[in-house]
Amino acid sequence: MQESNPWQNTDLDIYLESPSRTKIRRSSVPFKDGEVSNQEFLGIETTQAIFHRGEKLKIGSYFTCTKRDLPSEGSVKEETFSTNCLTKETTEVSASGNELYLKIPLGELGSLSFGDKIKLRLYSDSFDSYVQPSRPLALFVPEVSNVELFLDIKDPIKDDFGEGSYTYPADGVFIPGSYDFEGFSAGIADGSLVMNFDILSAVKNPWGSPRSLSVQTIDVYIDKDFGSNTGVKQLGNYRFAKMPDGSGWEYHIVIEGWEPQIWKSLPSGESELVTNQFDIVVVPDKGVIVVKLDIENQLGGGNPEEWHYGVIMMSQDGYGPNGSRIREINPSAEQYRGGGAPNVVNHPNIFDVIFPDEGVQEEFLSSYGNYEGSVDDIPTNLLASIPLVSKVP
Ligand SMILES: [Ca+2]
Ligand SMILES: [Ca+2]
Ligand SMILES: [Ca+2]
Ligand SMILES: [Ca+2]
Repeated sequence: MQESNPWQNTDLDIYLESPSRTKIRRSSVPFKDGEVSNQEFLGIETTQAIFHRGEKLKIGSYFTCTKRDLPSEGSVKEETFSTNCLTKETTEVSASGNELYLKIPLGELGSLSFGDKIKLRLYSDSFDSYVQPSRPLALFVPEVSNVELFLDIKDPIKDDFGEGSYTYPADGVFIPGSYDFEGFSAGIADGSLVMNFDILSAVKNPWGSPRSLSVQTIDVYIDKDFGSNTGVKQLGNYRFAKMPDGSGWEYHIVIEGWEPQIWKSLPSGESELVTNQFDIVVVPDKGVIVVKLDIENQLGGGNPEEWHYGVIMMSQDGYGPNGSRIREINPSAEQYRGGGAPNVVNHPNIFDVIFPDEGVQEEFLSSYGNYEGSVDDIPTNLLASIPLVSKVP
């Protein structure tokens, strides 16, 4: 479509499915070019339609109709459709160049909360088919409450080489910037800690995880009482690094597409799984991952503004060594192995660590000692440590 105002001549049907609305099994495209259409509306469950009444799209107001009684077979007649709307509100349509804007009343989508998925399907006569015909598109409901940030840190870009020499696995799914943090922020909203991880590349989901991220694993280590040496010293499985002097973690959060986890330290020095249910939302194009944790129920209470945070990036690998679910980094990169590591077993398999000043990450991550024993019992004192970030120094 190279016309100057392509949307003005477009016949467009939009279907939205919101999780709080009653589901309908199947519907059909009600109209095409003003005629009742028998095109099937395959697979998607819908309770919403923005309806163009068979006219070419114009800038202005259209009604949004909430339907819960669409038939499971056949087409829908416009008269039936409009008179049986359970609710009927106005949707504003506007266009600028080849971009189309729709302003849909939130009330039409039922009650929504952070992380809910709204499925979307578009039919247009300019394509004479569905856009993305094989599956619905999806929108995620962003954090809409007011998050009060207490920490907002920029990380240097192009430091996604860990201790200074790591390179990405060779396969094309590991797009440049995938393991490069641009920044990290943390804030509080309605009793939750909201953490925002900004990554240099877009966050794609090439392996189709249920949480819209595939290649990254991000760990957060929370030290609630920095300086008093309580909690667990070593980082998670196969990370081969430790908390810095005076620090041990009370909570360890693993953010990945399939098996997210929250661990807490026990007085015995061991740790215990708290849950693997928490909110992860990905804004793919911006390369942003947002995680929301209940301070009282998932993090044991306290004031997040007083905590210290270690934030690190690994390459996710469901088949990672020793059940670690992270990808090894070896001296030479392969299709699915990172490269550029020194030929020792106790180097960290960490691509990036959040820390604002250049050079600090490399200094920390290369601070491991000489070790030639087994990978299974590397002494803590021969591990590199990671820098932490906090509101209070
Ligand atoms: Ca970075
Ligand atoms: Ca501690
Ligand atoms: Ca980004
Ligand atoms: Ca960094």
